[in-house]
Amino acid sequence: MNVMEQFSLAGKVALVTGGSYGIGFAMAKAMGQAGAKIAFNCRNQEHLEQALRDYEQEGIEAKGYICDVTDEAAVIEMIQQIEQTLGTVDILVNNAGIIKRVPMVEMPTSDFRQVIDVDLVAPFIVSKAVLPGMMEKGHGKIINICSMMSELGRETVSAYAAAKGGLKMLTKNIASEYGQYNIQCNGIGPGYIATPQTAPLRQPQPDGSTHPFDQFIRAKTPANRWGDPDDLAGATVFLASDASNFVNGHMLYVDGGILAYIGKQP
Ligand code: NAP
Ligand code: GCO
Repeated sequence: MNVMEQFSLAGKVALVTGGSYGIGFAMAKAMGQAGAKIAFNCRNQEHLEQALRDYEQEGIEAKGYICDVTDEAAVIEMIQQIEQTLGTVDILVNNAGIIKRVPMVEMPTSDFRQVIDVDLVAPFIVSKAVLPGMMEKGHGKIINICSMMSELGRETVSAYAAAKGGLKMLTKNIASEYGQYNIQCNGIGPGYIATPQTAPLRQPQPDGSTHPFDQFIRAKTPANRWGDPDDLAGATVFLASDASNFVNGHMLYVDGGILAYIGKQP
């Protein structure tokens, strides 16, 4: 097969959880451009309708589902609907995620559990729902969206770091357990990407100056900028395609160099 053909996703069915906006939308758009049939889900009806318009504007035919990834029965029903309308899921991107920035000693345990539920338990639930179809078909790709916090800690994100560290290990375990079925499971670790999730960290100050966190992140990033969701397009298509058929259990950090760098001296 010609190397460029290896990157084609023509005829593949890709499900992106939380694909209504942000990183999930950009990754689904990229896979749609590479030829995949796109399914996505989110919780909010207005987000779903806006996303359908946004996909249409990009020339991508996408099917959207209201489904909370923490609800196992709803996930199983959504997978069945996707199988009936588009076919068996060939590519799953576990992208839906939340963060709560609260000092650990002030964080209610219920909030810690909620973050673990969405960011770690849900990728287990959705992967579990698509794996039998992939095993039957004899191939499959699972991409888990991890984080800098799969490697690093920082103040206020204990639950998120615990979940994303766990997701890195779930990735390696799915690779270990299902590699024998020609299923590859890899992680993408985005750096700091400008999306609604990180908007509070980029909010200009009342005096018009930039947010101190914005300056902090630029100083930590050799690229000296926040990432754009579209910066994740190439890594996503690579890990979703035949070009990565012998890449399994790998973490691909797309971070503008953060993990390589000690940071700019003040
Ligand atoms: P975002 O802007 O907050 O978008 C989150 C998406 O997930 C939305 O489509 C949202 O739609 C959906 N969602 C949230 N909870 C859900 C649930 N329980 N069930 C189904 N859908 C749900 O986040 P983002 O910045 O694009 O981040 C996407 C992923 O990348 C997350 O896992 C995040 O942790 C990770 N990440 C982000 C960054 C970054 O810098 N932005 C860096 C590294 C990793 P609804 O609100 O309609 O449900
Ligand atoms: C934070 C951020 C991060 C990023 C991302 C980094 O508060 O530090 O929200 O967690 O979103 O996951 O890779």
